[in-house]
Amino acid sequence: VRDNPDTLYARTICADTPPAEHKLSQQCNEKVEENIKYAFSKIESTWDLIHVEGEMKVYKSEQEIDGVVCDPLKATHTIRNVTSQEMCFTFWDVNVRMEWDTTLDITNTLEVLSQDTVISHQLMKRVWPATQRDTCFVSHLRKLDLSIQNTQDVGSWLVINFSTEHPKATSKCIRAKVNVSMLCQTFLDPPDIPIEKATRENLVCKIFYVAHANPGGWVPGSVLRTVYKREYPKFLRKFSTYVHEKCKDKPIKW
Ligand code: 6CM
Repeated sequence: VRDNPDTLYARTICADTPPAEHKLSQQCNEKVEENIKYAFSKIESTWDLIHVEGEMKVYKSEQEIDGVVCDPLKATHTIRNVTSQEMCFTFWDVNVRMEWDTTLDITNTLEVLSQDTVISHQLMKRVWPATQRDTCFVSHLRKLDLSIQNTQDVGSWLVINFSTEHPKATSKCIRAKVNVSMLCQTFLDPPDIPIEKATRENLVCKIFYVAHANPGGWVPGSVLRTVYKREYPKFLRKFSTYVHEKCKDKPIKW
């Protein structure tokens, strides 16, 4: 069973409590499966390593669709003293998004579909010489059960942000399409410490971040690639520090 990737991925999507049902549940389930595959797929020769900073590695795979640069982006990172739930919940929580996402002018919550799923409409900061972009996407938080993979993690969570349409998502911007995920796993160091005895010093959080973004219209490819090379590492750095600082004096959320 473990050698069959499809079986493996399919069995990872269900945790102890099933996610709430709503009108986009089916689509969320599909995107969860798709993004788990992206997170765990091996970095092969089609990926270029574009940034290394400590444990952080950022890769891109050059891709154009109808002449528009749509490079998939994949990053892995490992940080200490926080859990996968703390990382993913913070990434999903619209109430704090403006505190760490420096690429945004505005984020608006258009609809709350359930306790783990919202629809966001966001205006990105304009990047010269391109027209300003907006995005409208479903943001869904999910606890995973990766035990079938036989890893030593003590908890894994996922956030997916995938484009959707919504009647209230109006603006004069060009609409970018996104399919972004953050998958995090908590490990203990040392691995055999009983979980009840673990303190923040024993937490190691492994992060897989994957972004598929279509700018929704032509932008100069070289500018876009320069922006991505600068902004994705900046985001990972800023976001990790933000969660680290926010959690440091709080009880551990497993
Ligand atoms: O993942 C990030 N933020 C999330 C919460 O806000 C959300 C955002 C996704 C947007 C991903 C980037 C879309 C890029 C669209 C094209 C822009 C064209 C600009 C023209 C430049 C010449 O998932 C952090 C996102 C960090 C992005 C660097």
